[in-house]
Amino acid sequence: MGHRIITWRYCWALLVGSLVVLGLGGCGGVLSLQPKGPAAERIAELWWFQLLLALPFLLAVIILLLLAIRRNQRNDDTPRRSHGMRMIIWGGAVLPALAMLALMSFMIGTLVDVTEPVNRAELSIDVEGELWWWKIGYSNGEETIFTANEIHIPAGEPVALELSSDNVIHSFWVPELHGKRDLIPGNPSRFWIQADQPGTYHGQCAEFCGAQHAKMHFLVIAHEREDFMVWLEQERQPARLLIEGDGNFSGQQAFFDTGCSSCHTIRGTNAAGVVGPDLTHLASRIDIAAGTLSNVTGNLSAWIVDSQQFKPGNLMPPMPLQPDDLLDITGYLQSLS
Ligand code: HEC
Ligand SMILES: [Cu+2]
Repeated sequence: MGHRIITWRYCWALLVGSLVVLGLGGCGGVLSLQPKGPAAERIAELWWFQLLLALPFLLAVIILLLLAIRRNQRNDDTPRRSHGMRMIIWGGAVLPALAMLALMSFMIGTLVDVTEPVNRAELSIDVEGELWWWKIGYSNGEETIFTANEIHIPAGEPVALELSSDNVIHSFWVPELHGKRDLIPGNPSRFWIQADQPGTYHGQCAEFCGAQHAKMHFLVIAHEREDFMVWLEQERQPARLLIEGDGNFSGQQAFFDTGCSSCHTIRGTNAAGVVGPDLTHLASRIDIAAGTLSNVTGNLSAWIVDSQQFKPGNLMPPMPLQPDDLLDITGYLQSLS
């Protein structure tokens, strides 16, 4: 008797536990799994198909298990030969083979559907995995302009992505838009995303890539096409090289003098470093350091003097600046919209 109660409790715990996990995984949250684009929709369909296919098997196994337990408790352990063989052939071979076949066909169909978009992508964006941030490049054939950790796209159309890495393997993942795709050093690959509606979609590096892998976040920001063109045009503008007498001139000077320009580019000025993110339009970004901090004055200053306290091991060294220089540089960077 005691045995049976424990068994039921165990089964209930398993069932409720699975439902809670499903519920948590399925709804809301920052990294939502709700599909918001065609590829993600097909992947979600595959997921539901797998679940619905697996459920009857799970139930059948639970029922057989309970029957076996009951029989065991009755001490009725004489094997009944007549059922054994049929059970093994159908339950152990035929049915699972059919289920696997159905699963494989659905899976191959999904793979075919999500590999290439239905319409040809007009826009192509470079996405490079860095330690530990994303370098995003827009080329118009003549020059490529760079931003970091924000991928702006037009909504309602497929966008091609050229993924690459020159360090370790990263994985590009925006769950609401598509599955994961690895960025493998020496092996650039083509990928695509599409957001059906304008909005902001969260992405995350999904392959462990070192100390700050968890802080390698990014945003996909989908605009109406006209708004996207306005953004791109604005993004193409270089910064203005300030001269003596301009506001923020001292900030620009301090930026050069304290060595920031050896790692950071500000187009339009002499700053042309490529170790860290391009800062030409820093002020227009929502976050800094790959989603680690929101882009507000206090965070920006704190990051500049000691980025290591927020993202230990990241490739920007602490920059012990004079208070005046820090104020000036922060002000200057905030003018780069
Ligand atoms: C040795 C190279 C190096 C130097 C010098 C350096 N940085 Fe950086 N910086 C980086 C790297 C690398 C990152 C990206 C860190 C990350 O997100 O993991 C970064 C990130 C930043 C960011 C955040 C940008 C974004 O879009 O996320 C700002 C702002 C910044 N640096 C400002 C400065 C300023 C100001 C100085 C000079 C006082 C400076 N940096 C000096 C390498 C450097
Ligand atoms: Cu990574």
